[in-house]
Amino acid sequence: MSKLENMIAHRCGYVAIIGRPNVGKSTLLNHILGIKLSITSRKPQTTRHQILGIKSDEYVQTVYVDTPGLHQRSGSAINKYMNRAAASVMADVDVLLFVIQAMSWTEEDEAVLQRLEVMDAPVILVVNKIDQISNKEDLLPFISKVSSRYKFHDVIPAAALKGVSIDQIEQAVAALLPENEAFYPEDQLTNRSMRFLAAEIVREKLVRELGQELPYTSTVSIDKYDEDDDMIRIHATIYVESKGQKAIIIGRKGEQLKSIGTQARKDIEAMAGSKVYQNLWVKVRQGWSNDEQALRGLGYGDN
Ligand SMILES: Nc1nc2c(ncn2[C@@H]2O[C@H](COP(=O)(O)OP(=O)(O)OP(=O)(O)O)[C@@H](O)[C@H]2O)c(=O)[nH]1
Ligand SMILES: [Mg+2]
Repeated sequence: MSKLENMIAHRCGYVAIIGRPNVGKSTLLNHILGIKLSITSRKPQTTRHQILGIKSDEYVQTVYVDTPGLHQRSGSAINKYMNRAAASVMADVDVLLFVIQAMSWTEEDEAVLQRLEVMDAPVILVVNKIDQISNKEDLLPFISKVSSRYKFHDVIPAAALKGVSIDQIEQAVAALLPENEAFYPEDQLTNRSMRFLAAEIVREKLVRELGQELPYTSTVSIDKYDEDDDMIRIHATIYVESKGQKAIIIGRKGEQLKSIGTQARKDIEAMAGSKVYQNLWVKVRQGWSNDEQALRGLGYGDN
């Protein structure tokens, strides 16, 4: 046997993380990567764009695609954009990770399952948030019921937030990847720029601080992103739909906006490994979330 044949073949492929909103898809991606790449919150529909998280070692490069939760409240343009962003990756990947919440099977999960019926790629079902189950003996009957609904390649109970079953998920995925050279340099973590990630971090703080008060009608746009040797200077604008929402974000004496800005700056500094100077503005742009043209201008273009 030649030396070449003796070597273990390198594997590489794409894995979409799909499921309804709020089941823990982005949390799972972050725990697989070991860094906080994709923003997360208690509020459904936190992720709005596809984002690649790339994990490489000597033998395997796995390119995960985090997606917005597939949902059925898809009236407005931004909701349609999000469903498109999620659905469009499904057809082009080597493996699908279908994430659901333990003990909770909803119409939206059912709708995701229906989309799977026409897919060729193997599907691994991740039954997440098992740490939240009060009656542990309920889990097996739940899993066997859901498992019978589809020819899942694997079914893995997990608690992404606690790091439970992360290795098992990675191994199950790796076994299904095709033989390929690496698609990306080994040290590349994502396809997204620091500029994009900065906007996402600001949006995360916004959703986490004001998720209850604000409906799904704010977005963040980076107007200026300059980097020199010792500092990143960011000018960002938060767009909302109404004056009332603007007032909520700014808060009494500007305290709320300041708090959002400070939290975001710290996270951006940690991620970029550099000092950050950040200027945050809030502007009203009525109807942006249901206006295709405005959406494109705000970064909701082709996926
Ligand atoms: N208890 C518990 N909470 C979890 C677990 N995984 C995720 N969560 C929480 O569930 C909430 C939603 O997590 P996300 O990762 O943002 O969910 P998502 O599926 O990406 O949501 P969308 O982007 O809105 O589709 C957050 O508050 C997470 O901390 C888990 O294993 N156990
Ligand atoms: Mg998400």
